[in-house]
Amino acid sequence: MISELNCAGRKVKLDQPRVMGILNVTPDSFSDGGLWLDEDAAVNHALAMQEAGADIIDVGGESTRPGAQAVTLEQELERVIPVIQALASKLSIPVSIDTSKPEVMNAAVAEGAGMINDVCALRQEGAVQAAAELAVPVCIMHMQGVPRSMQVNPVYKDVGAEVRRFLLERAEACEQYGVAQENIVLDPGFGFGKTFSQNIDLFRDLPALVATGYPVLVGISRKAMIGQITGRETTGRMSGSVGAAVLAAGMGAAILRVHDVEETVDALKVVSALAPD
Ligand code: YH5
Repeated sequence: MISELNCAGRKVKLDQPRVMGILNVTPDSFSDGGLWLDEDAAVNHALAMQEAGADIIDVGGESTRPGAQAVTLEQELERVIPVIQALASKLSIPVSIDTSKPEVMNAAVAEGAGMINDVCALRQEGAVQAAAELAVPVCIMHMQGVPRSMQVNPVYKDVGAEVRRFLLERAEACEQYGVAQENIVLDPGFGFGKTFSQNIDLFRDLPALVATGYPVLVGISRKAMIGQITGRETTGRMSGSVGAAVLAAGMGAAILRVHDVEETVDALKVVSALAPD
């Protein structure tokens, strides 16, 4: 069991569930597209999330929503690097870079990012070597297929077991390339090549993923499954998302990746204070 992440000197203790605030710097992101594209607005939103109790800020410049087109390396660098640079000096909490490209990982960590969040689980050419060299914590996520087509017809026999096997195999490969075991975080990848019922099965199987001993990150905030359960569009999914985050924390998730930091932090505090031990 890992008790702490060392994000380039900024420590995140894992003695209680931690909150990762989402900062999209993509012009086409489904949930809050373009809202924070302006650099000042992005920095102010990150500062507000820190103030609201976020433990990590996750900066992403590559939209990975279903159907999204890939962005070029140049576009991604142009979007995220100025924001990372500004955030590294203005925040006290670590900044995570949401990318699959080794060049972006290198540039982001050089500018002060302290964690890598890779929805491709370091499978791109050169990514695992970059992560090993950079020696910061890395979240490796499960995805079946690729963003453009992953929701077309995802198939599993046992989604929980298959996702867990994939993540443990990737963790092993990362360790063989020199990524420290204590720097590995696992993520089942809700919505990434999963139907509604597969997402539900995967969520219910979280305890088995937690039992691997690796910290588990859960990203479910405002996603389609919350919409399918509540019947709400993205902007109305806050309460449902908070409910899911609190339940995931109760099932042992170490980090919750969320849009609504203040509401999630308050809900986690209340549950922690009132829950019987
Ligand atoms: C994740 O789960 N997800 S980007 C569609 C939405 C709302 C939100 C329809 N990056 C994850 O957040 N990284 C993303 O409304 C992630 N885990 C990790 N580690 C997709 C997203 C979203 C998509």
